[in-house]
Amino acid sequence: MARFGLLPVCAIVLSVLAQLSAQANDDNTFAVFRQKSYYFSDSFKLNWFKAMEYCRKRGMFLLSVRNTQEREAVIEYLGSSGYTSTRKTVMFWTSANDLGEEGEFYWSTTGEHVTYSNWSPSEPNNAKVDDCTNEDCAVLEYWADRVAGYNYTLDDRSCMREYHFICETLPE
Ligand SMILES: [Ca+2]
Ligand SMILES: [Ca+2]
Repeated sequence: MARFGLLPVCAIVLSVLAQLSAQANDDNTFAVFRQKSYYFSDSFKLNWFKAMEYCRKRGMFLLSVRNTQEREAVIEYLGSSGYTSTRKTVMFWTSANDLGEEGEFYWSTTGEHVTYSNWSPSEPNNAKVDDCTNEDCAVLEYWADRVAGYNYTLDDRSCMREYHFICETLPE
């Protein structure tokens, strides 16, 4: 009987050790919050398309922030990583884009329309990038030195610009 009881305990210990090991190797870029796993590319930047590919390669998805709870979980995660405590500006790609139809934003990794009203002031503005490009992909941004409106809010940017990004697992 005792031997059967030990097996689940060993499995749990091994699982915890594996998680700790993964966190140590990734230097706090990987964490689990509210039953989601997050990965933050705090040491390198990619354009939006490459960020999408990078997340899928890890078996994850580019971040979608569909409601207040998901926004708070991301802020909590970034705070725990220590990244936001030393920076006044934070910007990273989400999966929101209007590549399919101008002005209609969708979370590409869930297929859902962006209904959560969480845009920075005057955004999305589809700003002109060059003769044939406007802004079609959205970052989440925080600017400590601006007014309160820039507080982990969405801003459309050129998909080809390179930013940090967050990958996540999606709930079952
Ligand atoms: Ca656009
Ligand atoms: Ca914009």
